[in-house]
Parts: sequence; structure tokens; C-alpha cells
Amino acid sequence: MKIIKLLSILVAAVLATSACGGSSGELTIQDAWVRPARAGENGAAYFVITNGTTADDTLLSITSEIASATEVHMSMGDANGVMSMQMQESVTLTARDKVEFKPGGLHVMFVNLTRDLKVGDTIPLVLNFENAGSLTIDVPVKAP
Ligand SMILES: [Cu+2]
Repeated sequence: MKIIKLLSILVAAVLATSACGGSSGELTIQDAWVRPARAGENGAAYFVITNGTTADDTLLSITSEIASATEVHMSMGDANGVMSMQMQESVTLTARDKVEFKPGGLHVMFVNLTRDLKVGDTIPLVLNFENAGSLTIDVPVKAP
């Protein structure tokens, strides 16, 4: 009897641990980089956001202190190959999935840079999520 009781306690402990591990996944931002640019121009940043949690989240906004405005854009090409950009009000981050910001697709746009962005510089960015709150990342300036 004692052994059975001990086993059931062990099983309960394992279940509790795995349930906890499942719900405490993280939202991570990887491979972040900023394109070099000069003050007065527009700049762009890219990264991959992985939603390791079991709940959908939403990227609500991004803030920086290097430009007049920091926006999320989607680049699109029309039938003639002409590229245009559309501002995104928010970006949905599906549970256990990733969203890639990359040249020619989703990107962070710095409108009217207030400073030069040189290779080797590091730019702090704040990403504001509905569930995960605000995450600050330091993003290196790299040549494309
Ligand atoms: Cu843009």
C-alpha cells in the first residue's frame, strides 16, 4: 500500500511539473538587426518573434528614441513588381508559432531618424505586447 501511495504522489508531481512547464513558455526575440542609415532618412529593423507560450499574443507597438516615429510596416509588391508599404496597427502572434520580420516583408520602420545608425552601434527598442508586457531589446546595427 505504501508503494502505491508513493507512486501516486510521484505521478501527481510529474503532472504538476509538466503543466507548469507548458504554461510558462516565453516570448522571445531573436536575430535582431538594424539597417545602417543617416539622420533624416528612414531606417528599418528586423527580428524573429517566437511565441513559446500556449496563448496567442499581440504586438501592439514598438517605441524607440532614435526617430520621429517608430511603426510596423508590411512591404508588398503589386503585379508590376512595384513595392509599397502598409502600416500595421498590430501583429498577431499565434501560440507556439513565430513571426519573422525581414527585408521585403514585415519590418520596423523608423520615420525620420534623429541620429546616424552606424555599423557597430546598438539601438534599444521597446516592444509592447498585450500579454507579455513591454520587452526591451538591444539591437545591433549591421550591414545587410
Ligand atoms: Cu516601411
